[in-house]
Amino acid sequence: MKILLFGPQNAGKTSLMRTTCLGYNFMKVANLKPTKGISRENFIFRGIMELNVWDAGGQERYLERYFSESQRELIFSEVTTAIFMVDSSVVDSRGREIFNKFLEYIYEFSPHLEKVYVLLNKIDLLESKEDDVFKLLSTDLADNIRYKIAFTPVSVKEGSAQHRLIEILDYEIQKSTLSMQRLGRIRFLLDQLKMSTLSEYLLFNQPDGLLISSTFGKFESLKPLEFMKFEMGTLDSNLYVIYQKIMELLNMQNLSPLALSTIVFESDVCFVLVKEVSESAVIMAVTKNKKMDVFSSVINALTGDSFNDLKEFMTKPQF
Ligand SMILES: Nc1nc2c(ncn2[C@@H]2O[C@H](COP(=O)(O)OP(=O)(O)OP(=O)(O)O)[C@@H](O)[C@H]2O)c(=O)[nH]1
Ligand SMILES: [Mg+2]
Repeated sequence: MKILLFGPQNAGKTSLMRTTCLGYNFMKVANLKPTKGISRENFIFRGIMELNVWDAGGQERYLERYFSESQRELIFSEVTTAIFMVDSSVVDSRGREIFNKFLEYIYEFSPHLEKVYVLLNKIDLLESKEDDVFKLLSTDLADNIRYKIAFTPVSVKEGSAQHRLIEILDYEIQKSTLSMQRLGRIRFLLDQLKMSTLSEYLLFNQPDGLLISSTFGKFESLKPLEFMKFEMGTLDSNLYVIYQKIMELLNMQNLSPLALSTIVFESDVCFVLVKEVSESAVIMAVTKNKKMDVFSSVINALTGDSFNDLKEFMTKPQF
């Protein structure tokens, strides 16, 4: 899937991409340099859909190039999702000129596109004039184009821009038969795990941290969990040394290496177990009570055949 992120300089395009696809927080991207030309990066969105993001640096010297006869086809063709982003604290007729050219070429080279998404960014700023920018960009658009353009005021800083992008990409997942098949298969594997363990399972994608699927139902019904992120691998290295010493004491031959596999959390009412499934996925099990047979059934599930099936599915290259 080719995602084209386009718009004038300083709009927040790279910030949006980094925070959404890499799970970075806004502070981490606060000092981004202007993007030089087109930056292309691949991500696996929600663990099931491959994105090829074309982030077009918006400085004037690059814009001229993108619109030039020799480059426009390369940039504007075969686009699956077209996003135009502007800084809504800047009301400048140049913004409209860029938008017009963008629309002209996007519809020339990707005529199949149902929608073009326009993000009016930085509405968190006091000086944001999103209403004026909306007027600037929407006045006198041809009728046959107007209804295909969706304008949304957003803020990368406050998170609404990422929510909007995720919504847009989730819509693409729904339209993609392949993604829906993958999702169905994962859901089936999770349901297998769940069987007779009195627990719920949630599978998360790394590094964006987004939910892939769960035994609760579709991810759309789990809005509050959309930005959930797990960071594994920060356990104290002392643990490894202690483990080695104990193995020596116990005279264990063929010392097998200690891998970070399952982390167990505990509350008054349940256990929460977290385990890495693959480099790109983490599973979480939440037990319905604290009975020991439930706990051991989950441990069995997370070390058994169903888990291995899931691991195999999430590990093999499918794209
Ligand atoms: N206040 C505020 N600042 C933002 C927001 N989004 C991005 N910024 C800031 O705007 C500046 C530009 O962000 P970038 O993501 O580099 O913008 P860009 O569109 O990629 O710029 P070019 O690569 O030059 O086209 C950075 O300093 C960001 O921290 C937002 O929602 N609110
Ligand atoms: Mg940029």
